[in-house]
Amino acid sequence: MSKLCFTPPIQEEDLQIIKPKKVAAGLPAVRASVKNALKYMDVKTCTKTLFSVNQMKGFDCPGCAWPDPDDNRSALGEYCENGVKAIAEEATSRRITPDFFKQHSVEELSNWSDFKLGKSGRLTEPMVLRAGNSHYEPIAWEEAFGMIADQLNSLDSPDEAIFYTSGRTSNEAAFLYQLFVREYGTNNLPDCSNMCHESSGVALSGTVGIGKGSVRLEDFYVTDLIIVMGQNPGTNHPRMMSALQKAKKSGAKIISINPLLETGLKAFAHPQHVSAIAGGSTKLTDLYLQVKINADVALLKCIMKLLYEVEKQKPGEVFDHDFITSKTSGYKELIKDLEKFEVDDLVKETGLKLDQIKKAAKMILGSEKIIICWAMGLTQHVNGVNNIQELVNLLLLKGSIGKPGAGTCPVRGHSNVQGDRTMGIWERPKPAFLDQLEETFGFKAPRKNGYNTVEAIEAMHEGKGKMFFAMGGNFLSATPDTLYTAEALQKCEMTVQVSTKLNRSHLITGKTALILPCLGRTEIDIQDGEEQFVSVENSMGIVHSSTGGIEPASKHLLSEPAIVALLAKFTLQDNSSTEWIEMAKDYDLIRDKIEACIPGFDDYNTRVRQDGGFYLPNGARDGEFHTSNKKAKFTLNPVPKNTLKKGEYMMMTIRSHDQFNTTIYGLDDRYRGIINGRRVILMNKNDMKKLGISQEEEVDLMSKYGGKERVAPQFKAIAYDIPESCVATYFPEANVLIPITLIAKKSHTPASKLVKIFIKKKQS
Ligand SMILES: Nc1nc2c(c(=O)[nH]1)N[C@H]1C(S)=C(S)[C@@H](COP(=O)(O)OP(=O)(O)OC[C@H]3O[C@@H](n4cnc5c(=O)[nH]c(N)nc54)[C@H](O)[C@@H]3O)O[C@H]1N2
Ligand SMILES: Nc1nc2c(c(=O)[nH]1)N[C@H]1C(S)=C(S)[C@@H](COP(=O)(O)OP(=O)(O)OC[C@H]3O[C@@H](n4cnc5c(=O)[nH]c(N)nc54)[C@H](O)[C@@H]3O)O[C@H]1N2
Ligand SMILES: [Mo]
Repeated sequence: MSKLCFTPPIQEEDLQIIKPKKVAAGLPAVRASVKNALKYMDVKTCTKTLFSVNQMKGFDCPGCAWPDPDDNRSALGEYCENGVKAIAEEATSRRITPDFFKQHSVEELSNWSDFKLGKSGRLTEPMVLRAGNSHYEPIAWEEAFGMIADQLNSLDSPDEAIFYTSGRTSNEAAFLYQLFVREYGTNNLPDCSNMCHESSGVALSGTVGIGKGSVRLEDFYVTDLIIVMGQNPGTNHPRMMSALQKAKKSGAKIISINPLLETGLKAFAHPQHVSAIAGGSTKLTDLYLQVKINADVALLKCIMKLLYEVEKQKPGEVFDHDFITSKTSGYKELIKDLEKFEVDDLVKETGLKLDQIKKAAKMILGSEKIIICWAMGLTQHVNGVNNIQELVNLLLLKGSIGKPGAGTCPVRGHSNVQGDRTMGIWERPKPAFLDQLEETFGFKAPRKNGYNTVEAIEAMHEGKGKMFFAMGGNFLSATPDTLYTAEALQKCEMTVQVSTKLNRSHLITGKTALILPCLGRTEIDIQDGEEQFVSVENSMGIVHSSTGGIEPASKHLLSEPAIVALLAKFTLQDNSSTEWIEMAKDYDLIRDKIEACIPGFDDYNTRVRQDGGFYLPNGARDGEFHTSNKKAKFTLNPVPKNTLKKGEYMMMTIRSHDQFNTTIYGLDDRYRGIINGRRVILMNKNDMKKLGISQEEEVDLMSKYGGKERVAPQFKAIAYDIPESCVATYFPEANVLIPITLIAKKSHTPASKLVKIFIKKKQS
């Protein structure tokens, strides 16, 4: 039996629990970030990177997809504590050399924590793990590409190959990559978005005609009301906090909807403002609704019902009838459907008090311009698409979309996840896009839809997917059902990872495995003697340039576009008339082709060079809804029934303050007061009492789906302010518990926030 460790190994943790913080950021954040940066970067690199992050001529922070102000950027750099951690992680001075792999076997490394793997430094040379071997060994780039090409060309069908993308890949690399994959002959392009905002994309395309958000940053400064649902910006989008602060100062109100009382939603002290140094902070949330997990549809419906009751008494004073009549369809059906629900039943589902919901309804009633922001707390549910459709219903009733200060704001995760989709990284490409590719590049594009992330895992498990290629990311640890996914990957003939840092996906592999190390965002990219820049699209649809400024971590690194071009050249050989090598030498040529294939990129090379970049067209923003009937659509969304059996709890898997997805920067969750520990489960104190579990007592977690028991042992229980019957754990530690079959309807997003588990006390 193999002793490979598929999941984060269980290790002694010197856990400490303190009171959750009352204010996010401020001085401690500045201190924490600089301390962190200096630990892993030298002072010169540190200053250089921090001063150029998110500047007009600098590089795009790899931390998140929150937009930068169009003007007025801080001279100190537009960054946040967690952005600094992301940069330090990439610009670290530590290196993984071939010697490292000689010293440590794959099996040994798999028993290291994710934290230790990440802190080993940057990958520096291409490496191969040959079939049956215990150690990676160096390999020349040409030989690596030759091996991959041979493998790809030996498959019975191109559909036996799977090409994953994580969301850091630039527009240029993503466009080349999807082009290569399609010229090779498949649409098997699953991406991290499948696990992330797919539910938002599906819901928004169907209802308002564009799978992206409609608001701009400026809308935050003129809005009446911001609702933040299922999102923890203090940790995951800290730069959003300055926007919320500015919105508050301009008179906006904020409602937060979240099972946890997240510090970042309570109050904020701007880490780059002098007032914060003096201890000043801004209270953010005016009304905090601590709903039960997945009670958002019930809550929104309850709010709409309360609004409708007032509307009936004062017709035309609550809903925006001009908007509803001229711009929407399905209003009558929505009202008829609302009549079917009783307020009391809905209130019960939410776990809130009617009074609290009335307060929310009143604030919404008095607001003409509303923005709703959301993230994984809404998308990663079986009814994730319904969650978002329901919030769109509320916005449509209020006419709160397509005008200044109002609209949808799905807050994206990875810094270019939105751009990758725009570039065609999608397993279900639109025919018009494929037509355009065919016309521009003269090849026959595959028309059959490819696998999404979950389908890709299933295909590998069934032996239908034999070759797995990842453009970034950490597929094993980011996906659900870790043991099942590990088996799936191990069944592959070959797994290849284009990466900057070592992670578990390099260790749990197919028969042969390759690591192709690449340049990161922060690094200078020189091709054919000329310095190149790349471009990215942020959460609000602004495309802008990103230019690295520091020396590459190793002279052996290739850029992602160069890797794709060489891969294409080796694999397709004379069967492609695309000028791969020329394009990889001059990214302007790639951008010309993007312009030729994708709407909205006119004069790409000129406009991307303008300070701040340019906005992509967005119908919903302009009040034009490109749906099947040219109207924004109301939808009918059932209230989910989340019945728990005796002893069952509803688990959400969330991020700590010290992680970026599967990258573990540190072991603290500072705002939540959890220090030096990740194997924890946050529980309501009454539930702990019921189960006879004391603070920090060790418990085993178990889920039971489809007759199969999945176990995650040795988690410490922590009493926390969370509704009864709801619990929270961190991902990726708890991913073993999430069955591969637990996915959102229509979007197929793993329902990582809706996992029923049992909590077992240790036998004493
Ligand atoms: N520092 C840092 N930044 C990041 C990331 C990171 O890991 N670290 N990840 C990036 C990525 S890829 C993404 S997608 C984003 C993720 O950003 P978030 O979505 O903010 O991340 P999560 O930790 O998953 O937080 C989900 C929030 O939803 C709440 N929630 C869970 N279930 C429900 C529910 O049923 N209803 C409601 N109303 N709330 C619920 C949780 O309590 C939590 O506050 O952040 C991006 N930015
Ligand atoms: N249970 C549970 N599971 C989840 C989630 C959850 O909330 N709960 N969230 C889901 C979400 S929202 C997402 S987005 C996914 C994330 O899934 P992924 O995107 O697959 O995972 P990351 O952890 O972001 O990937 C980190 C790795 O990316 C590589 N990398 C970093 N920068 C670069 C670069 O510039 N180029 C290249 N080529 N590689 C780079 C490094 O090697 C690093 O180890 O996880 C999902 N999984
Ligand atoms: Mo994400």
